Amino acid sequence: MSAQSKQTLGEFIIDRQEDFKYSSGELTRLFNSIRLAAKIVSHKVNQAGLVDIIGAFGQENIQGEQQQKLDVYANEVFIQTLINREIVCGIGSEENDDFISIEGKDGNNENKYIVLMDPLDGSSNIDVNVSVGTIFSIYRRVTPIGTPVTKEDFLQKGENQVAAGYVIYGSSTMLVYTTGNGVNGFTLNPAIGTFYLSHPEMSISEDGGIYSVNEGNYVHFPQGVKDYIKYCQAEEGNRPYTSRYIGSLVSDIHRNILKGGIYLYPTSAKAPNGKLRLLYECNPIAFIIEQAGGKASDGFNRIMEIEPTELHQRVPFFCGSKNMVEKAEEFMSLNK
Ligand code: P6P
Repeated sequence: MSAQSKQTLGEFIIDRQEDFKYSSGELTRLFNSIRLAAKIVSHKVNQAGLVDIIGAFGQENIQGEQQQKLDVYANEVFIQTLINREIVCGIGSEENDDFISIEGKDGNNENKYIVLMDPLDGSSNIDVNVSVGTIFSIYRRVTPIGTPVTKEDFLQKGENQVAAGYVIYGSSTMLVYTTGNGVNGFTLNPAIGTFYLSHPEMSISEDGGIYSVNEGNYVHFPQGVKDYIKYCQAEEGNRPYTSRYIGSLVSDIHRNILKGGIYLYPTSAKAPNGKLRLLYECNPIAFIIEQAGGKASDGFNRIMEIEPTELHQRVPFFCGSKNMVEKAEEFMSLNK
């Protein structure tokens, strides 16, 4: 089937308006903005080796991480695209210390959605030409419409998400999202700048044969994680599993959805609460994984039920094929 005969992202959103109910077109316009920003960032990422835009920007973000120029660029593109279209009332970004409250032209903003995002996850891979990604999460505000947003609007449980998605800038650029009615993947045809439905109704198998973890931190892992890794490596049944770890969350998650597998970022000496951020990485990925039939926890509790306490809060992350996550949780509970 040629690309042109596949549905475009725009046509899909129009056909699936029931997934965007109660949004009076706001959520559709919000998705159109994310689609536009993704195309702009994709173009720049694909040029990274050619123009002077890679390498450290020379500044550090709130995480104390060297900001790669593309980090800063992607953050600005998504934020400006959303602000210019006046379709959200607030934005939280992993790259920004605090959230952004967006006042309307006449000082009040009648929009009801907020966006939380990691504009370019895995950016340390940019200079070595490894896939990177954008992760986004959409909520309805919980404070009165027309007033400035507050931290309460951002510190919502993941189960309140209206939609979530990721863009993977890899061998091809894909946008994968859910509004709570399954997961669908769209591949960009860069020649004409159109996303086509390439992966309808994505689902992750209950069992898989891939485990993704940075084993370099093994000595610092909790005993339950060490025991689970040894389980993955044991000669029994369909084990040993294959170890695959790209070091780019979106890439590891995308592969594991398509092939079956588990991704782990546990606590370690370097990351006593884990490394990944609850709001900008774990909740959106958890929403997608659950909608695809998988599971996402912190080793003990469902990620999307964690009550956030701060914008840049980190949590341990166990995510992927349901039975694999449950086996890892078993080892964690044996060593509680
Ligand atoms: P480590 C990238 O910095 C990231 O946030 C995820 O994309 C990735 O899975 C993880 O951190 C890699 O971390 O400590 O294994 O290099």
